[in-house]
Amino acid sequence: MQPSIQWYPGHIAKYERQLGELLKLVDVVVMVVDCRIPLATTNPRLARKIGDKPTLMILNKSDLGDMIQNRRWLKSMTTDTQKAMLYDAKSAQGKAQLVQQIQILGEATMQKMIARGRKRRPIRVLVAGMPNVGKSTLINSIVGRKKTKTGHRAGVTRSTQWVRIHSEVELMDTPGVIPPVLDSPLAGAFLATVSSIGDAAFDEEEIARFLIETIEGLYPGLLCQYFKLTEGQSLSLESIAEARNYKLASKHGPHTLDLLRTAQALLTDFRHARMGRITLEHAQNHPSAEREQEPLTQPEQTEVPTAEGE
Ligand SMILES: Nc1nc2c(ncn2[C@@H]2O[C@H](COP(=O)(O)OP(=O)(O)OP(=O)(O)O)[C@@H](O)[C@H]2O)c(=O)[nH]1
Ligand SMILES: [Mg+2]
Repeated sequence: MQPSIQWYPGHIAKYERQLGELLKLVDVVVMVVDCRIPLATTNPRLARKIGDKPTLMILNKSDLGDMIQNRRWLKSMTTDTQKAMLYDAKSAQGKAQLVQQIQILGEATMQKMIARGRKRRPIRVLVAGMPNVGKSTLINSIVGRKKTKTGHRAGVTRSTQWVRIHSEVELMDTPGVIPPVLDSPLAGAFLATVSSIGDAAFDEEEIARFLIETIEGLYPGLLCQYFKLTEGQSLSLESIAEARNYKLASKHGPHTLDLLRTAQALLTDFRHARMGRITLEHAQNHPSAEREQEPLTQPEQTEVPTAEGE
């Protein structure tokens, strides 16, 4: 099941029109993706506009992603021409390394400027990515203060904002950008699972059913165990509603299952990784993941991974 979804608010269109000019002002782009769906949160339109500007890929929310998959995605996204890093903007672990990488990427431009007789200025960085991937949180994590507005829904940042890290680096927070037309219904469904598109753009029951199907395919048995389904119950939104006893009150006749409440509970639990670290796009399913380059950073994670069959 692949629900069809479109969502393209006005503030995104406005920002996209400014993007060409903004890119002329910056030396480096920090491209943030959600490590649980790194392909669905990569916006090819944005990547095309950024062109060959030095770019650091950030696989953010690494605290929520399956650790084996985190490592695979890091490896596949690190190439001779592209640096990549896993990051957890909530804990800010690794922020010194992040700033260091930005400085390394920006230094070539600085040196060219100095060679042309111009005074050194702070490296200017545009923080880009899809909605809700954690761009503003990443900036706050580096500054150590809540300088930018953040929130769990898509579309919190509606205009650009400069934030100075220190005398050498300035970051620009930007609105999340989603393509006006998504490549496939599957991409839209993935974005909905992590709230990268507005709630009003999708049907929560439909997305919850998609999520059940996807998680069961990648982590068989995990949901049955989490929701404590009995052996006789086959996994579905209905059986989860029954297990949770989510029912609509009815004065007359039998109670009916509250499927909306069940869908919302399932989505919330997934978004907070309460059922374990789950990655919905698995690197092994993508040819890009087979590359063998050495990663820029080794993930500093020690917990036991949750993926089946690894
Ligand atoms: N667990 C976890 N949550 C994160 C991380 N980074 C961001 N978040 C949460 O993700 C949500 C979105 O974060 P924002 O920083 O507002 O995302 P954004 O990319 O700026 O979103 P827009 O401004 O809407 O484009 C917030 O609830 C953050 O607390 C992370 O690394 N780990
Ligand atoms: Mg933001």
